[in-house]
Amino acid sequence: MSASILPKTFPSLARLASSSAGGKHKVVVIGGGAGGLAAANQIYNAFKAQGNTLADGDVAIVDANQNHDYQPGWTIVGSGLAAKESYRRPLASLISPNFAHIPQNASGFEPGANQVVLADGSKLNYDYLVVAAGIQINFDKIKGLSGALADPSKSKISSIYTYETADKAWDLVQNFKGDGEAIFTQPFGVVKCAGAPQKMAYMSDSYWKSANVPVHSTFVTGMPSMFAVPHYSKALDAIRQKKGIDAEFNTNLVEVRPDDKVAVFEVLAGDNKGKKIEKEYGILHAVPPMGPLDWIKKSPLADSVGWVDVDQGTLQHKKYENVFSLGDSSSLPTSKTAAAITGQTPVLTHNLVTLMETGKVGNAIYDGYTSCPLFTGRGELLLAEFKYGAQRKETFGRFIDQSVPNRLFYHLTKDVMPKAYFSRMLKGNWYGPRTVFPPQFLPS
Ligand code: UQ1
Repeated sequence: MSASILPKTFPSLARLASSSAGGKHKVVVIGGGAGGLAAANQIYNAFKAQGNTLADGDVAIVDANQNHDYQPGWTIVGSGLAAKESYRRPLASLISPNFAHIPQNASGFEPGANQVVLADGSKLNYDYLVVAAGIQINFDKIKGLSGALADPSKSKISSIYTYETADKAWDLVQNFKGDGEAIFTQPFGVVKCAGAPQKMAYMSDSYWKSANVPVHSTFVTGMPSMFAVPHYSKALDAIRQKKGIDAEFNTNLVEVRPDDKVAVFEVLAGDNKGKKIEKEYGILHAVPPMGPLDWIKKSPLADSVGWVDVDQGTLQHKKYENVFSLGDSSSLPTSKTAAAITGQTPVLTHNLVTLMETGKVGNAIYDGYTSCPLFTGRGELLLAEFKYGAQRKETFGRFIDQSVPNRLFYHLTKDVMPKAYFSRMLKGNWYGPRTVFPPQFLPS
């Protein structure tokens, strides 16, 4: 059933009719997060700009979440600088009345039949599919963590990686008196916003110093260095040392025992590889390992790891030409951030819309652009911007050294980005650095 037969003057009726599953849509978008909403709007706007408007309900967004969160804001929440509610909107309020909203989660793909399986077992038909389903947080891979996060005042463990716990992280930091070590962890492997684990160490340290609370902090990471791009890694390591924060590398959190305030780590490399180390903590910021969603991993769209297997330039699926993916659920070998989505969305849109109109995929190529704005303390931020191959691609690099934290970047990230995200990016009108500077002023 297509909603396009309904009169355009009744978008809410169209929404209602197309909300039932079992329908068919020209473009089905899996996920109402940053990638899904930005892509749906850019696709719709691209047709409109050509005077070839898509009908109401031609684009459908599949997502059961009641709410949409500005997740880059969770470090700001965990640093006590914003209320988590300020970064939350009802998802329905962000979905254009021109789109159908299927308030269910997808549970499988049948790309040979151009169908998505929904949680209730019904199927949705599509001509073109955009997968922006996000990432799975594997709390259970750290023994004891779920229970500890549910009772932070007792366990002294929190994490900015969920809406429920982000503000608890700040409560713990604010109430900590320095009785015991402050431990901040980062797991081995891919996480969304790979800078956030150390941002929490810097922001907490900055607060304790300003409040004259004597705290010693250690950053314990499963990764071999502070950051994936050597240039920024070197700068961050120097910043960390200057603050007196210790670090341990290749050391992965595997268990927490909140009754004894003990965290158990496994050494991943070197002479002690495989060895378990126990550390007592006074306060612990935990970042669980992450990976592809289980249901996507099992689907025909997945690569060998479980990410949606797309071409890293065109964002088109490697086997199914009418399938595209962006954001955290995609196989794109770049850092998973909202800034990355600003680079991916226009490429996906151009290539998909060209395919829809001409039968041939467009020739836009994503260069892997992503950004990680690293809060290094109150009033200071290091703006890492890079592309595939861990190559720098800096917006301001010709004027200033972006590996030196500054106050302008701090305010850009804390005050400007959340507004740009809700007022422009989710509506399809934000192109990252290209919104602010015309292309001739940007490095290629
Ligand atoms: C960006 O576009 C963006 O999207 C709203 C962010 O949100 C989290 C960012 O942090 C960054 C850095 C960008 C990139 C844009 C500029 C102007 C550097």
